[in-house]
Amino acid sequence: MENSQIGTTLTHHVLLQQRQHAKRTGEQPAGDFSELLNQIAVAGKIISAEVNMAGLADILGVAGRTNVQGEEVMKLDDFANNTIVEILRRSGHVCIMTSEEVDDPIEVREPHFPGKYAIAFDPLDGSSNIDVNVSIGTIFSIHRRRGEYGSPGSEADLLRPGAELAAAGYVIYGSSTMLVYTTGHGVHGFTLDPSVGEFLLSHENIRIPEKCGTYSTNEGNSSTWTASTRHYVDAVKSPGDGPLEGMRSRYIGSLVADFHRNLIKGGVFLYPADAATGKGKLRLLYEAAPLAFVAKHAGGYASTGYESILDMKPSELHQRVPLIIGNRDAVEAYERSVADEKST
Ligand code: AHM
Ligand code: MG
Repeated sequence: MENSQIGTTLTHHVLLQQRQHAKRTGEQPAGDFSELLNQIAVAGKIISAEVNMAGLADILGVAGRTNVQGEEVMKLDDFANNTIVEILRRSGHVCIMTSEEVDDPIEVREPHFPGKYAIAFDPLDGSSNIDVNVSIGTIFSIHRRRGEYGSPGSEADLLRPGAELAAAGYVIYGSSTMLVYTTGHGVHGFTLDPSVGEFLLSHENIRIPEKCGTYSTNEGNSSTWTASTRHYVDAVKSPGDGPLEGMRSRYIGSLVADFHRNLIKGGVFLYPADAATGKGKLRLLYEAAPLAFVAKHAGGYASTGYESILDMKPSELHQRVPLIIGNRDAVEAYERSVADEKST
């Protein structure tokens, strides 16, 4: 990193990006977006502090957290969800939200002001990993609303292709807490410095390395895979020096953590369709689409195997899709393998 960038906060970085956007388009920056991202970052800091306390819940006997099994995990999910909903509801920048934790859309009405953006989020993805100290994360996506500004948003503001996203990103609660986001102009990573309570620029303009050295998938599910998925995985792990051979296997079972590692080191993540049902496990609006948007702007790609994730028009808020994401050449090779199986 250049010396001039040392100590760049998330807030400062977003403002600079907005100025550049204003220069490109001639529009005056309204400041709404930077405030919205700041509010997401505040929620991320609060959740991070709570996640770090999770292991102490038993020892300290925190109210309602006396049981480290199951019950505690549920509570942290709820905590993360409530934190994000309340912070965004009060922000004045959001008109409607959808969360993995809530069946119905979450409207923003009086006395709160319905703002310009529609947000989808998974408040605590991979939360079954909390009690074993494995990284988990918050995933978010941001659409600009369509309807009249100042009125409540509608489900239609959320059911939109990922290609139309204004921004997306995630917060990873790992060995350190990081926030990664893109507005379509580079993917930027910030590490939380707990001593000053700020997200500081640590990874500017992240690009997926050219070499796809890792595949990540739950191989325990291989009996439920299609023949094309099995052939693909056999091929990428077979010894060889080719671009898509000789890959090592890494699977955490926490989407944000698996995705983040592949983004930084090069890799492909697969949660493919179940052969019997044709369905995937992961959710389109707040898992697949935002990470597909991040992948795209880091030079990668995401697909169901049949179509680009970003081109999909969602039919329901909690829709599940197969997800193959990471290095573009690796994901395209998977698509070819699916097409070949179909044509035989
Ligand atoms: P969750 O939203 O209930 O946490 O489930 C999503 C998680 C992802 O983080 C991860 O990629 C996947 O489920 C792991 O699933 P599996 O345990 O079937 O491999
Ligand atoms: Mg999830």
